[in-house]
Amino acid sequence: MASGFFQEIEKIRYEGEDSKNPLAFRHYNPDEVIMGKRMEDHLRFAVAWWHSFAWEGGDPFGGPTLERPWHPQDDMGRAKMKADIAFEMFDILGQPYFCWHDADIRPEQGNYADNLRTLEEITDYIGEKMQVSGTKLLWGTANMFSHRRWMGGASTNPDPDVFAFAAATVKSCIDATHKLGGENYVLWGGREGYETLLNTDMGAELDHMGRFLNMVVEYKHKIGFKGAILVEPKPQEPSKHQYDYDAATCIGFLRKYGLEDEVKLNLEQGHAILAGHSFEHEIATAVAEGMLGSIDMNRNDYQSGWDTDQFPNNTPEVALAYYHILKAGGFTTGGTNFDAKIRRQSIDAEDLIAAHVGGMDICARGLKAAAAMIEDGGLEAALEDRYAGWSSDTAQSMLSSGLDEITARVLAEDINPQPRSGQQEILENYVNRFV
Ligand code: XLS
Ligand code: NI
Ligand code: NI
Repeated sequence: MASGFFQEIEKIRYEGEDSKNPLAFRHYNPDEVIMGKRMEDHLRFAVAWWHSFAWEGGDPFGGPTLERPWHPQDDMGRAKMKADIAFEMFDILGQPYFCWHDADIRPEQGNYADNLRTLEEITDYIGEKMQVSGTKLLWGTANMFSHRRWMGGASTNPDPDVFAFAAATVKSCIDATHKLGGENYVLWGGREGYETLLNTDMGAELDHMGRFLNMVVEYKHKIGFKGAILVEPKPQEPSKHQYDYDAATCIGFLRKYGLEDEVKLNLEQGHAILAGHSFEHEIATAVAEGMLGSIDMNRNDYQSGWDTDQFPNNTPEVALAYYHILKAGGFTTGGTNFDAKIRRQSIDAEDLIAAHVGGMDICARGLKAAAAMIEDGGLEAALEDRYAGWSSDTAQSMLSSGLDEITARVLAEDINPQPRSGQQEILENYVNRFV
């Protein structure tokens, strides 16, 4: 029986672009086939348990604003009520996936043995609900940043007992993810970094983090977990400096510790912005290295300079992100996780539903625009044309010669390159036809 939390909100339907119903999809039509695949199978949407159900609406200047019947989240009864409501929402939205941190789904009770027991109990409960609803787990992860024990880092903590607690915590979360058939396991190291170099041995911390991640991979193989291990880059916040700064930094780290074939990236729109990049830059960087795993979809406020985790509502940005994802062949184990929260004044259950409806619709619209650009082929043709010179034998053989041979040819042939337009405005105008 429904809890009544969502009152009379009914299952959200696709009504098409002309619909004026605020709680209907105008673009997200799960069964519509785009480039040979159902929209739902392209986008693989997931709800983030932490923002939608655990967050209480606090900010640095004020306490909770969201009064939910399952707050405070300090006992198992309320943890189960929270799970009940979560599955009601997945059903209303038709969301195929969800994601969690251990601390979002179980009460925080203190020592490791208690955390383990409550995690096992709640994931058994969630597992039963998954059987009934068909909603699946995109990824699980450990929250190793909220509790005070993690204030100096998890695997990078100067105290080896914290490293041990982190290892045991991640083991329990991979076990739970595996039990629930999760398709990925994520590590985001919010406090794997530093506040000041004055008290930080960066080399030692990076070595510990590298070994820790190798242990995660070894354990995954040991238990036969088939999902992908993903790390999530972010430059700072809560740390002043986070070691997993951006995609390129993570890729360098993974190569250094021999993990480039084992670990991929979970890229978040807002984190890309914080790192001074665009989202498509981060995606293209991962794609170029074969390391695109999954995405956390949200949007940052461009003025505030912190991770505001708003629901996406900018079609051109989203379209270019999916353009690079589609060009790379689309998601395999990954998906589109709404790592996004409503604003603290959006206190109604309806706000929570509307936020997801809008986010799903923007992503669907972006996906359709991206697919249309790929099918039209204009960007690809312009790119091929721009690099066409490199298809000649002379150009290719240059790459296996050396500076002196090239110089001899420049002199012999009197090579004197003529600049060509990069056509940026023409290409931007082209994109605007689709978004
Ligand atoms: C925080 C991160 C976090 C991860 C999961 O900024 O985005 O939510 O996705 O730990
Ligand atoms: Ni984030
Ligand atoms: Ni995230």
